[in-house]
Amino acid sequence: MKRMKIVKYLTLLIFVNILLIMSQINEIEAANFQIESDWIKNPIKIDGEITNTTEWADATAYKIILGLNQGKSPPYLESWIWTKNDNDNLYLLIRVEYIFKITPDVEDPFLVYYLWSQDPSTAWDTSDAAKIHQMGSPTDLCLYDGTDWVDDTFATPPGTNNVNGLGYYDSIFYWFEATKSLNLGDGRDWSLAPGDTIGLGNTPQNSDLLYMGLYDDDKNEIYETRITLKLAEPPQETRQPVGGELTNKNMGPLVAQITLGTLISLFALVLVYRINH
Ligand SMILES: [Ca+2]
Ligand SMILES: [Ca+2]
Ligand SMILES: [Ca+2]
Repeated sequence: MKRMKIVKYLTLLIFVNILLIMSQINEIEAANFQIESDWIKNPIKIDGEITNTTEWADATAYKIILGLNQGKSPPYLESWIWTKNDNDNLYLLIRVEYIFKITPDVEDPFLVYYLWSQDPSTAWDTSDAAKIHQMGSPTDLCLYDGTDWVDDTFATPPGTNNVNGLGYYDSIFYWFEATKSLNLGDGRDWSLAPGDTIGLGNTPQNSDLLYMGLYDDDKNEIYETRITLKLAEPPQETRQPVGGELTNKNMGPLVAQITLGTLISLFALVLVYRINH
């Protein structure tokens, strides 16, 4: 009986070991919410949701925590962000866990906004934002004054709307999927290129600030945090066709962990068997 118990515990250990490690696949805890965009391989249909199993399989998931007071104060909303880019566009998939924290509302949008200055040592004087609604067209914004934004198309002179996206909420999460031009040159947007890093500003530096957050329309509050985003550069190797293979750059260490954990458990099982025979 004792032997059977040990075998049961060890079998459970193997199972838990595999389960724990598998749960980490394609998900990385973002240190200081530093996000590295992946170069796009699989095509995206911007419909506000994961359209098929390959659509976002080529992007790394980063866990970020949104909160009030620029991310410092509760309630905290655990969120995940996937980003990828090509030469022309940034693509975003966002998942915000709201359950037990806030009441979901179809009017709540997700905001990505960037504040910068030509001289990063001075306070920001230029701004750009994408406001992704759950229903209807997203808005491309500019001219933030600390309180209000101006729609690019209403600015003088006007820019154009260079954001596309949609979202929804289920019983646990808000989901948003969007794309924004990297550098369209309409005079009302950021001007980015593959390989650029934005959002490096920090206290007391008050320019080059990138924020992402969920706006609670009912309470007029935003759950947000600071992000540093590094855009991917085009792959150096032979150009791959759109719809490339599903890859994960962190699979190597994970496979090693699974193999090692399983081998140790199997060794223990054999040892117990031999001791009892
Ligand atoms: Ca989609
Ligand atoms: Ca624009
Ligand atoms: Ca804009």
